[in-house]
Amino acid sequence: MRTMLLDVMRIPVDDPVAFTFFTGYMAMFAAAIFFLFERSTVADKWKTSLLISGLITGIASVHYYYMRDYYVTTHETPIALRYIDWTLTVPLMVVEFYLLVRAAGAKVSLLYKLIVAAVVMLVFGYIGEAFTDGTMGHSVLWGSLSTLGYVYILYSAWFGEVAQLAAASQSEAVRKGVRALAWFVLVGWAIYPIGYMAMPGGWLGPDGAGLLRPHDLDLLYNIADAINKIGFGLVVYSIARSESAVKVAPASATSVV
Ligand SMILES: *C/C=C(C)/C=C/C=C(C)/C=C/C1=C(C)CCCC1(C)C
Repeated sequence: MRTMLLDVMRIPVDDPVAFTFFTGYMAMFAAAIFFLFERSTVADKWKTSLLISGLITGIASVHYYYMRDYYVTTHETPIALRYIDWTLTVPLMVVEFYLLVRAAGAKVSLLYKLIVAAVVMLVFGYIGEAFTDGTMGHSVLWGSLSTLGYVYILYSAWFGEVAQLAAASQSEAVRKGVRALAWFVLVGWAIYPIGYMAMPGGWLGPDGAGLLRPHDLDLLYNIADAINKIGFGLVVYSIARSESAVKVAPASATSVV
C-alpha cells in the first residue's frame, strides 16, 4: 500500500504526458470555477450557457484527477476514463452550439442530430482503442467510422443547419461566436484523430509512418482537451458578456452623463 501511494504522488519531470495530465486537471478545474462564478455577471438567458461551460470543464477536471493517477501508477493509457469523460462532455459541447442558435429558431431535432453524431464518433473511437488487436486494419476501420460522426458536426457548424441558423441570427456576437466555435471544431478537434493515429496499428505510430510514439496519444488528447474545453467556454463567455452589455448599456450610459 505504502509504495502504491508513493507511486501515485510522483510526476516524473521528464514525462510530458504526466505533466499535461496534471496541468490539464488544474487548468480545467480553475476554468470551471471561473465560469460558474462569472455566471452571475451575465443576463439571465445566458446563465445556462455558462453553467454548461462550467460543467464541461468541471466534469473533465474530475476525470483528469483520476486519469493522472491511473497513468502515473500504471503508465498505461486510461482509455475507459477518457471515453467516459468525452461521452459526457462532447454532447454538452454540442448543447452549447444549440443554445447559441436557439434564438434564431433552432429545433430540438438539431440537438438530437448533433448528439447522435457525437455518440457515433465516440463509440466507434472507443471500439478502435479499447478493443485493438494492434493491427492497422482495426485502427483504420473504427477510426474511419468515428470520423463520419466528426465530419457531420464539422459540416453542420460550417455549412449545415448550425451555420445557416447562425447566419440568420440578429446578433453579431452570435454569428461571430458560432464561427469561432466552428474553428475550434475544425482545428482543435482535429488534434484527436491525429493522437488516435499514434496507437498500435495507427497510421502515424510505430507500425505506421513512425512519426509518433504510442504515448503521444495521451499527450495530444491532453493538450486538445484543455484547448477545446476552456476555449469553447471562453468563446461562449465572451458572447454572453457582450450580449449582456448591450442590454445594460443605455442605463449605464445615462448614469455616466
Ligand atoms: C472535450 C473532448 C472533446 C472535444 C473530444 C473530441 C474528440 C474527438 C473529436 C475525437 C475524434 C476521433 C476521430 C475523429 C477518429 C478517431 C477516433 C477519435 C474518437 C479520436
